[in-house]
Parts: sequence; C-alpha cells; structure tokens
Amino acid sequence: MSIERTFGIVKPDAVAKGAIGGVIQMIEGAGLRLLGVKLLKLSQAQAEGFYAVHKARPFFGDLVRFMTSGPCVVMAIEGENAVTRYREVMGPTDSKKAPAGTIRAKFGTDIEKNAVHGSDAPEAAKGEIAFFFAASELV
Ligand code: FUP
Repeated sequence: MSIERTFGIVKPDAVAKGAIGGVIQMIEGAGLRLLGVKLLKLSQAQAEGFYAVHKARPFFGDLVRFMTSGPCVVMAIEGENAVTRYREVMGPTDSKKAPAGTIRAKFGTDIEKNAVHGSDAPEAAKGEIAFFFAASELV
C-alpha cells in the first residue's frame, strides 16, 4: 500500500445534472481526499491539449466538443493506491457497462457522456495535475 495522487474531472454532463456533490461524496466515501478542486470551463486548446493522446482517434472531435460544452470540475485526489481505487469507484469507460455502485453507473449515460475522468497511472496523474494546478494550490 502506498499513498499516491490521481487526477479527476467531473465532466460537463455530470455538472449539468447537479452531480458535483454526488461524485465528490463517492470519492470521499472510497477513502480518498481532495487536495485541490476548481470549477472551470475548458477552452478548446485546454481540451485538445489534455486529450492530445487521443488526437488520432475518430472520437477526438466529439470528445473535445463535449468537454468544452459546459463547466466541469477538476480535482487533485490523494489516498492509498489512489489511481486504482478511484478507477474502481469510477467504473469502466462505457457507462452502460458500469456495475451498480460506481460513479459512471449512477451519473453517466454512455461511452462519451461518462460523468468523470480519472488518470490511468501515477505518471499520467502527475502530468494531469500539473496541467490544471500550481503546486501552491494543492493543500
Ligand atoms: P478512461 O480512461 O476510462 O477515461 O477512457 P479513455 O482514456 O480510453 O478515453 C478517454 C475518453 O474518450 C473517455 F472518457 C470518453 C472518450 N471515448 C469516446 O468518446 N469513445 C470511445 O470509443 C472511447 C473513448
């Protein structure tokens, strides 16, 4: 067991349905804690930069349109095995396949409107946290 950091986003679909509190409650209920939180609307450049790894994928344009469609909440998260723990609480990418009790089952709709993002590895988390937060904003 080790204390690590991960990064999450409450995506525009979940913010629009009033689920910011519900998502955070499930994250905290999983024994994770928030180090930093911001409400913001991603610019086109921010969304394209954040998802640059998916640039060549057919869904990239739709993904960027969706992620810039309304406000979202970016979160730096810490806890024991935080990357894996948070991904368990999120559920799989496709909300339709998410088991009951996961964030995506409760608040997601499909593979695109899937309520939340979570880093897939500690190294990725480091880059994603730095994309949105200065070190002085993490408490
Ligand atoms: P995840 O790690 O679960 O966030 O999923 P991925 O990194 O594989 O995908 C990033 C985002 O791309 C997903 F959250 C939603 C979007 N996506 C689609 O819209 N269609 C797809 O077929 C795959 C991913």
